[in-house]
Amino acid sequence: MMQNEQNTGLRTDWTLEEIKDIYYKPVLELIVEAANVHKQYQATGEVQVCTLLSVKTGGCPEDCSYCPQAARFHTGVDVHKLLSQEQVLTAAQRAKDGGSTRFCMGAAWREVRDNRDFDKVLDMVKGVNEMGLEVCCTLGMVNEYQAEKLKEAGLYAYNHNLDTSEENYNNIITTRTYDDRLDTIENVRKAGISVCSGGIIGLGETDEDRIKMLHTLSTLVQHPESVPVNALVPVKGTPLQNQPLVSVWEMVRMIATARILMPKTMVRLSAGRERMSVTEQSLCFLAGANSIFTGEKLLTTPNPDFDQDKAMFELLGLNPRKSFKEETQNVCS
Ligand code: SAM
Ligand code: DTB
Ligand code: SF4
Repeated sequence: MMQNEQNTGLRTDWTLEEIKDIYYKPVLELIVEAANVHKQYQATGEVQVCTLLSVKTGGCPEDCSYCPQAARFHTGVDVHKLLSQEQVLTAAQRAKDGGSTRFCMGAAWREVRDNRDFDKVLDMVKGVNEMGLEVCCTLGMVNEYQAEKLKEAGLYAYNHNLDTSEENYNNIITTRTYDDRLDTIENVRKAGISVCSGGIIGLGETDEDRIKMLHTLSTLVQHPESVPVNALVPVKGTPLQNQPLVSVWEMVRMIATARILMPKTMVRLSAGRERMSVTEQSLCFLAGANSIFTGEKLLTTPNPDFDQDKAMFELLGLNPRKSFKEETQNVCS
């Protein structure tokens, strides 16, 4: 019998073979299939608008080979200690005024430490939550206790990406393990925080690696409520600076497969939009993407600004998703 997430009808027992069959379909057929799933499970035409803010930039001790914020690479990123509460709330207000409903704060940390900076982040979470925005954080690894504290402060979602397949992980990052990543995701889940976890394509991984990462995500005890699909933004000074850019068809394939495997999840067209045309982005929406980051910067790299996205939404007849809209679909009732 197929294993479902209790009462949700969602499958968490996908096999690699099944995922391969989906992933390798002729791309137009794949888009149609994903669009049908999208129509069945999601409010079509609705796209979640999230804004990122790097609250602590650069100087990170990790060796993630894609990342401009790793201290060991010379990328020229502006290293900055933790921003003040006031700076964060001002940025959150700008995001809200620009039409964003989720505000995600990122820190270039390996892990959360129980120190004054964490207390400050908890205050930021409280403050942004009180503004009526969904608050998300991405701060590196967290333990159960820290996840609970974040939840108590009003954290809505936590982003922690798998980035790639378990097999390829060591080629990209050596300073932590895949299991460390999975443990954090479990801690976040246990604390009752919405899970945001996805990956990056264009790191030099194979299709098999992409399929395996999608397999891991879609066979977690519960699907992540949100899955970001990032295209590598090659940054000068990182070991991956010369990676060829991923094509829109690779993004479409990832997004469509994720949509079919995890029908109720928000699939986010994340890093890489800056160099995509509106037509290319439309293909991604058609394939089941229903969330984007907006605002002129991601964490450290450029992104289309609010006005450009507003024009795109008008052109395509897309509407921003309201905040705190029930995401309980992924939770066993
Ligand atoms: N330090 C924390 C961590 O690693 O979990 C949070 C911030 S980290 C920058 C968040 C995510 O950004 C990474 O997991 C990775 O998926 C994505 N990312 C970082 N640099 C990127 C790049 N150059 N291109 C695409 N995605 C990138
Ligand atoms: C995610 O999956 N992508 C965002 C967010 N989660 C934190 C980050 C993308 C970062 C791209 C490189 C940069 O701007 O530094
Ligand atoms: Fe540090 Fe996160 Fe960048 Fe890795 S991805 S180097 S942990 S900021």
